[in-house]
This record gives sequence, C-alpha cells and structure tokens, in this order.
Amino acid sequence: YEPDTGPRVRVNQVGYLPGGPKNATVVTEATEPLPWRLRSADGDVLAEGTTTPRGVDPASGQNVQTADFSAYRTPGTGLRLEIDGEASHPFDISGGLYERLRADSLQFFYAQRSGIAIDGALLGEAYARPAGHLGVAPNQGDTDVPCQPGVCDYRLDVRGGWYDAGDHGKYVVNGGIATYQLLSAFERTKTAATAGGGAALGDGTLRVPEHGNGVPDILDEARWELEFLLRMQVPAGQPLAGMAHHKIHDRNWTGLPLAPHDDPQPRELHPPSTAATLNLAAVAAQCARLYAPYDAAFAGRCRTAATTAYAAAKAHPDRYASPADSTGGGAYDDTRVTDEFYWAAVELWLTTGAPAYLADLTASPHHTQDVFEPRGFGWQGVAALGRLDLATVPNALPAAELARVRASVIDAADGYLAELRRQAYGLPMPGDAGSYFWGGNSNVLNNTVVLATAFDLTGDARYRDGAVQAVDYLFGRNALNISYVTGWGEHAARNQHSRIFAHQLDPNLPHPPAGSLAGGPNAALQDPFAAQLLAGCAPMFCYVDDINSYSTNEVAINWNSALAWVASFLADQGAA
Ligand code: 9MR
Repeated sequence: YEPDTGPRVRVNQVGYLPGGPKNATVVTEATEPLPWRLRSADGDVLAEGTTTPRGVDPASGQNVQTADFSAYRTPGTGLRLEIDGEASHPFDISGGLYERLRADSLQFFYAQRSGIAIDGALLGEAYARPAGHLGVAPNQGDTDVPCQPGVCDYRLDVRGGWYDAGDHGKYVVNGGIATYQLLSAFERTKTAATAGGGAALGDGTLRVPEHGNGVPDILDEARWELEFLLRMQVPAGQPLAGMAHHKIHDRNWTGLPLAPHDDPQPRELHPPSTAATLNLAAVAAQCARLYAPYDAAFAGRCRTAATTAYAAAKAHPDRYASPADSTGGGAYDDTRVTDEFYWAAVELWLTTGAPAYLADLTASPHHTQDVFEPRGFGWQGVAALGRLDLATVPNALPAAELARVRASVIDAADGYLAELRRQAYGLPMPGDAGSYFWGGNSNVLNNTVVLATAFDLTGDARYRDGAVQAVDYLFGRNALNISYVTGWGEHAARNQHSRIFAHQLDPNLPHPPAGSLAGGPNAALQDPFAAQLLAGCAPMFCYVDDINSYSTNEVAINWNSALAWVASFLADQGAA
C-alpha cells in the first residue's frame, strides 16, 4: 500500500498567523541546504531563504529538511512554498485563520448529541436525524436502562449526553475529560489576557438549539453532557449510592452504518467505578462554579452531586472498571485512580474553598510530582487537569505554593518546546514509535494546551509560538501530508470511523462535519483493517483515512474537546 502523499513540501495547509512562527518540512534526498521560495497565488516570489538539513526523521523514516519563513508577515491567500522543484499545497497567512475553527470544533458536540433530534436548519440538512435512544422502537433505551445482570436491581433514566465516538456508547470517564475541556475553554476566558472576555464563546456563537437563551453557548453544549453525567449517579438508598456507573452502552457491538435511532440493541448500565465517580465529582464541581451566574438551581444540583460523589469515592476507593469489559462498548479501564482523586479534590476546593479538599489535594502524591508526561495527558491520566486549574483558576493557595504550581506548568512547557524544536515535523512529542498510539493526535493537542497555558501565565511569546507551531503537524505538516481535521486544509481526513457520518459506506450519509479530528497514526495497528493494510508502517505512516480503521481514524469527544480548547486559544492569538 502506497498512500498518495502529494507534494514533498509539507506545510500547515490551513496556514500561518501573520506574527507567528512559519515552518515547513521537505522530504528530499538532498543532504545540503536547499533554496526555498514563498510564492503568491499569482506566482510572484514573496520571500526566499535556505533550508536546514535535519537528517532522517525517526518517526517517518524520511530524510528531511526544514524551512523557516517566520520573517514574512504579510497576510495573503493561496500562497505556496517551493523547495527542490516542488510546490506545497496552498495556504493562507491571516489573523482570522482559526476563528471559524473555534466554532467548528465545538459544533461536533451537537452532532454527537444523544436523546435529541438534530436540527438540519442548525447543522445542515445532511446532519438532520431523529432523536436517538429515547426508547422509541427499535431503540430500547436510554430512558429506562437496567444494569448488567447481577450489578443492580434498579433502572435509571440516563438519556442525553454525547455519543462517545463512532459508537453509540456513553462513558463517564471520557465524558469527564471532554466536559472538563469545554468548561476549561470557557473558564479561560475569565483569566487569560488574550481571551477578549469570552465574547467569542458567548450566547449566539454556536448553532445549538439553546442559542439566544442568555447563556454562553459553550456552556449550553457542555450542560447537555453534564445532565447525562448527573443521571449516571447511583440513587440514594441503593448500594454504592453516590457513585457513578462507569458506562452505558449496547449489549453487543453493532455494525456500520447505524443511525442512533435505528440501534436495536439492549442498553445496559455497567458497574459503578471509582474513576467514573471522581470524574463526575470533578466536572460537577466545575459546573457548580461556572453555571452559578446563569442558573443557581442547576449549579446547586451540580454541587450536591460533586460532594456526594467525592464522598462515595472515598468510601469505595478501589472499584476498578475491568479491562475485559469491552463487549458492545469500550472498556475505559483504569486501575490507578490517585490522579482522579487529586483532580476531583482540586476542583472541589476551587469551587467550595472547604479545607478538607485542600488537605486532600495537598496530601496527594500528585501535588508534588511532575504530572506532565512527555506524551501528554488523557482520559486515563488526569492529574494534569487538576494542576492546570490550580495554576489558572483564582484560589487561595499560599503564594509560594502557587508559584511552585505555576512553575511546574512552565517547566513542562519548556520540555514540550525543546521537543518540538527537535522534531523535523515540529510536534511536541518524542520522535519514537511510542508517540504514535490510539488517539495520539489528542495528546499532541493536550501538550499544546500546556504550552498555551504557559503563555497565558507568563505572556512569554515563546510559549504562544510553540502552541501555534505545534498544530502545524495536525494540519498537514506531516509524513502523510494530510490534515487530520475534516474540512480544514487542502487534503483533509473525512472518512473517520463513525456509525453516523458514514458517507464512505452510504453516499446518502454525510462525512463528519467540518472540525472533526481523527485519532491519528497508531503504530500498534489495533484494528484488522489497518493491521492488514499498513503492516510494517513507519510510525507516522500508520494511519489511513478509511472508515474501517477505528484504531487510527475514529472521531471522539475527548479528542475534539482538546481541539476545541486549542482552537479557541489560537483564534484569540490571531485576534490579539
Ligand atoms: O481513546 C481510547 C484509547 O485510549 C484506547 O486505547 C482504546 C482501546 O481501549 O479505546 C479508545 O476509546 C474508544 C472507546 O473504547 C470506545 N469508543 C470509541 C473510543 C475511541 O476510539
């Protein structure tokens, strides 16, 4: 299998911010520096310079050189970079580059909503569909869902929320990190100097049914999931009251395509877990402080859920979701929950100021450890979420403590900066196969969140430039010359694994909406399609834009939430 990788000059196909870094990579046999030329859409030479030989890039196996044209700052469209007789895909230089991505990346969540009809007038007629999983035949849920045999003898109404990914499952741990990132993108508008007070995320900024209700649309979208997460809590009076069920999904895996309202499978609640319970505690605590100005009753419900969930987790600290529980839905297993305890304690303390949570977070091993790993945080490792909020959300930590917390974010950002400079393709993750795993594109973005936060904390342009540069990789500056975001860039992924957006299998169905992020190269090739097609691939080549490859090319709420956070940051930098 030889993918068509297009021109050997690899750029961010979306483009570059006028005042930002502008880097490209060329695949070449040459080992001596080469001349580069930046050309206008009309072919005029706008700037020229010389490349830097970088040798063989370990993740791609390619001999590469890099070009830096940051000094050119004039806005333009349809520009191309020419090196070694080859011209790149066209790109723009513009401050408004990422403005629409801010909304596109968030619209994905509306498209993933369960329990509500998707309005074609809002999202485009191709995306209109009836409500899924409201108990209307052939659906069997999610309004009155039993537990798996032997797990409980009550039934719960767990309607709503977002479908996790290309499947119809709903998982509290992954809903947790995704909701956190949307709420964090909103909360950042209260503290970050470049966030313009949050107008760009306010009411009327998204195409959601709730626009015009006086509440910022990003909060309306996040609330759709929060209401579901609250419903997953074990009711008072039942065994394990206050804990959260780990997940709810089909009894058996279904095929593709399958519209949510056509899913005939029985739906089942899986056992409560400590990790899910702490995810609920953390995001419900965020909810309590962020919705208070808009809906005091809802904020109060969140606060109660957060405190009861946290107490239940402390009473049952070792209920782990089984790695074997992956029939009909993903496992989302996790046997180390000290990081979830830390994150939940942080959020509860930031919201309530109660000394008991401060005592818990201070006693956590994560409070003094480096929580930022080279390959980024994710649903299984969430200590960084707590640390980032402790560093940015106003709180009463003693000055020296707060300084140490903030310094840890900046140290981590220094590490990611050094890493992206080492990489010929500029990504802020180590250059070996270990960086190419299931959903790794979201980890690239999560490291970008840390760079962006370091900029918000310090105002030091090196971190902003690092964050801006890091996304070049996702928008086409990579071995496959592909943008991993649908609708963004000349050559972009659009056949992501999804039961809903299954255009590749049925031309009457849409592609994923613009702004949908693919999981990305996965050197472990964990689906049969990729394993057969891509056997022996160099890590950065272990990806295929085919709907069958769920381990390299799925969509997922926790990946798009990372994109949404970063897109909002980038849009702010273009405007700044
Ligand atoms: O994102 C998850 C990834 O970290 C795991 O390695 C993988 C296998 O367990 O599962 C991924 O999550 C999938 C989930 O299990 C089911 N819904 C689709 C998710 C994205 O592929």
